[in-house]
Amino acid sequence: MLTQQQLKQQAADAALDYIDPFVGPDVVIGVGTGSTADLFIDGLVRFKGRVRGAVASSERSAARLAAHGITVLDLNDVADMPVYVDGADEIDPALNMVKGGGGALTREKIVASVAKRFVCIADESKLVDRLGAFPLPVEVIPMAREALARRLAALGGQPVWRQGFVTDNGNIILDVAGLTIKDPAAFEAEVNNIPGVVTCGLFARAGADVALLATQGGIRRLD
Ligand code: ABF
Repeated sequence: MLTQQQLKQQAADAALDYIDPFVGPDVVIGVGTGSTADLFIDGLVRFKGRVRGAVASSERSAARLAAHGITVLDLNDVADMPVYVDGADEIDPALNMVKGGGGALTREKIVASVAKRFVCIADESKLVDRLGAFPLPVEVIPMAREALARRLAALGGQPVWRQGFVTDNGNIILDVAGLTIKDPAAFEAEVNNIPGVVTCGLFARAGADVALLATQGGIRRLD
């Protein structure tokens, strides 16, 4: 029986194998945030000096990359990124995701938007039939917190202000439990449009392109 950590390691290793054909001196890799992404970062050492560098989706990931001696690039200096590798809190069979448990959803969505391919790495526990059991993280401009909480409650959610957490962008996060998300892309657009929302943790208007899910029976690839 593989532990969850061993499963995460297998998913990270599968992503490292996946990106190998893309590697080259001008190549920039987009890097996500979270415990599985951390394992991917640790494995990126094998490509050090063989790629131009990486763009990180959080200060946490940037620091980990730098600690390995991997060049961390500013997204403003990158126009072409073949792949973005990141974890998720939930992913459904259509490769829609809920992300943001690690609080990095805004930069994750930005970096992913520049990459040609989003490769999601996760252990099998993240695969769900319907998104929403995991409270949906929403990054919010602080002055809009209570106004937004009321609006999200009106949508059927129970928003909770994530205590003691400020995002890399200086904003706060509301974690919204109890949502029934029938149409993830439509709901993402609806929440995006509420004044004060910086980013909604639904990645459905642009989901993953490939998922490498680690299971007790090996890697399950969803395209
Ligand atoms: C990140 O991966 C976050 O969006 C998400 O919270 C996190 C969860 O993944 P893990 O289980 O690998 O920490 O992208």
